[in-house]
Amino acid sequence: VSLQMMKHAWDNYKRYAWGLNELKPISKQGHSSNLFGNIQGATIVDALDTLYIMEMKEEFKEAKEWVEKNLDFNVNAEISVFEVNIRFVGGLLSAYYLSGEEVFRKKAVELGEKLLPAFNTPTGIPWALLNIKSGIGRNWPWASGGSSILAEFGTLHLEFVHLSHLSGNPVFAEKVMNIRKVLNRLDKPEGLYPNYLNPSSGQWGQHHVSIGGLGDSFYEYLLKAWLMSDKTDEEGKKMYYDAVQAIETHLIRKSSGGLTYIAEWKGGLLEHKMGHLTCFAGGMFALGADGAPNDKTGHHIELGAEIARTCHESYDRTSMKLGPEAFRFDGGVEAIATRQNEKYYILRPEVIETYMYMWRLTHDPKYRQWGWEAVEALEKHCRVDGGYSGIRDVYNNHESHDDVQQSFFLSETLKYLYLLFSEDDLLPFEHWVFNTEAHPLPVLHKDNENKEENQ
Ligand code: DMJ
Repeated sequence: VSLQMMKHAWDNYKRYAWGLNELKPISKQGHSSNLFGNIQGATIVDALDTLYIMEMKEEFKEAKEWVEKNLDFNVNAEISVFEVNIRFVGGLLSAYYLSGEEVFRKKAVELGEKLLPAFNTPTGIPWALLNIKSGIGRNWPWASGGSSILAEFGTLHLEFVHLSHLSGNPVFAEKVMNIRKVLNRLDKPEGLYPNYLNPSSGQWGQHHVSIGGLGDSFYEYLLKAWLMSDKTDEEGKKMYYDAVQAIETHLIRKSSGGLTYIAEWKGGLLEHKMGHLTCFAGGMFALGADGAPNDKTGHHIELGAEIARTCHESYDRTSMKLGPEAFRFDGGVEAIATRQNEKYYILRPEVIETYMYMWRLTHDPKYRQWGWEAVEALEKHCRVDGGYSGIRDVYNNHESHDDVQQSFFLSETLKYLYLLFSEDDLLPFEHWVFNTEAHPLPVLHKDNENKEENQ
């Protein structure tokens, strides 16, 4: 089924928005997001590996030809370093490792080089935004006192390690190792990492801590850096398990109805809200269970299972059976969005991602059932003639479509659904880690770094 869904999403993108970043499936035209500046083709690059894995050979070939002829980084464009890294660098790296086609390696390294000026700050903590022509960077104007964002500068590690590996140029890995050095020198309030860090002073901005937006994939990349290094990156391992310990103590709570959730921390006070983005953490806890210290393996799996259950409830308690952007545990509600501007669903993957990890790691059939419920809801409410669209209010009985087919729907949501219903030997976890945009990167095995098994 996910293959049919991918075909519908891809065919319509091709028909109405080919070469542009994303598709508007209702108005049947291209959608451009300023996250990518003038770089074009986000959906193509994000979808390459999904096409490959689903064996959509014709489509993969067309996509590859587009990359060869049209993917151009010599543009005057201000881009988000994080978004371009996870979608474009990550997408190209995976396409290279899966297919072995040199063009993807070349383009990934070329783009990586364009991103390097972002690190020209007093601390080496990169800017959020970079003009890839002039090399001038800056931060989001809304970010606490000129800060860079934890989930942005903390989500470069996996891709940059691979860029060094593939180019033979150590500079990429050096840049991301320095980020860790800066973080390890700083005092952490209660052992937690605030979402804001000033790249000039090297000091934290506001003390907001989140495992959802602004924080999320930083934690994910600590764990995955350790896994991707064939468990040799002891520093990443320690940072991950220490962080999880602090998260459990200060952020994880159980509602009176028995649902475990991860709250947000603002200068010592808890906001009892969990984002859809935060739902990825169920899969992360389960993936990290195996290496957990002090016999905590079972506990981390259980934590993953509880987060999966809570996130499933956030879907089940809506009329469309699709989860809201954020849900709360206060004012008498549990796992329900209370604010109008938190009721939307934009085809995000995190809940299905967690089902996929929980399925692979426990084989409890309920995760496939829950995934199937999501497929039915997507088909009923998000599928339109011209592709798939997000929904403005999942508690309403009538769809109000937002008219965007996000590129991560093809790279993540549909890929995780496909993997949820595939055998475990498709991209097995011993050999592959998924970047935060679901692009698989090979584990760099200790003895035989480039062996066939990586291919
Ligand atoms: C994706 O770009 C990535 O999963 C990122 O980590 C978070 N936001 C979207 C999906 O929701």
